[in-house]
Amino acid sequence: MPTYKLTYFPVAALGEPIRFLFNYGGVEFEDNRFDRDDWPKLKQEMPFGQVPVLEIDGKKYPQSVAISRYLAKKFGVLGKDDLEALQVDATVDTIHDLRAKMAASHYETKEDIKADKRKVAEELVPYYLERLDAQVKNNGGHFVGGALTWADLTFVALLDYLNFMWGSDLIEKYENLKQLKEKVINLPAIKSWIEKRPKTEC
Ligand SMILES: N[C@@H](CCC(=O)N[C@@H](CS)C(=O)NCC(=O)O)C(=O)O
Repeated sequence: MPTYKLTYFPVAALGEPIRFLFNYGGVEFEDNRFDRDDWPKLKQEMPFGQVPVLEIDGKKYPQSVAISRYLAKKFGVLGKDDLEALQVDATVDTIHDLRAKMAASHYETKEDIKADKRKVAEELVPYYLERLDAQVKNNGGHFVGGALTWADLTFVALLDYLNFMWGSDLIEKYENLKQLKEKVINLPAIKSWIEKRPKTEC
């Protein structure tokens, strides 16, 4: 069995889909949450100056989505066939598009530009959520194929971070997404991870 070390800031955010997957797969990993003060030095040691980075047997691999897809393949949650895997990939990309729209306003420091970006996001966010909610409704309570995939795990793992950036419960009005969240957080391995993971703001 290879050794796994996940390096990320001491938050859930982009590290959490990877952590959900390791827990779902029942595979041990080192959850290396570094001190923010150490970032300038650590940044130089990362392949593209960013995290999350997963070390497998000491070799560093960047990009949270690529890492998640790799683990999803190992743990049997890629989708039942290539066409399902295509839909799962598209869903994960859509979730990250939604995240990027929120991040654009959340991390903007100039107040007037921030307000403009927030306005754009306020139109786009419901547009995305309505469609994601309908997708779950039309696919038997999951994003794809009526069964758990890494798209479901990714969405629920990122939700706290999305809610934090947005400032309120994003899925409050979306019954199918709420049911999906309940399903995922009640998977025994995910439930026990949520109970034991460090408590963080996002
Ligand atoms: N596409 C990359 C994005 C990674 C990313 O944006 N990482 C941020 C933290 S969430 C980072 O390393 N920020 C510090 C920096 O760029 O110096 C992924 O999904 O892994």
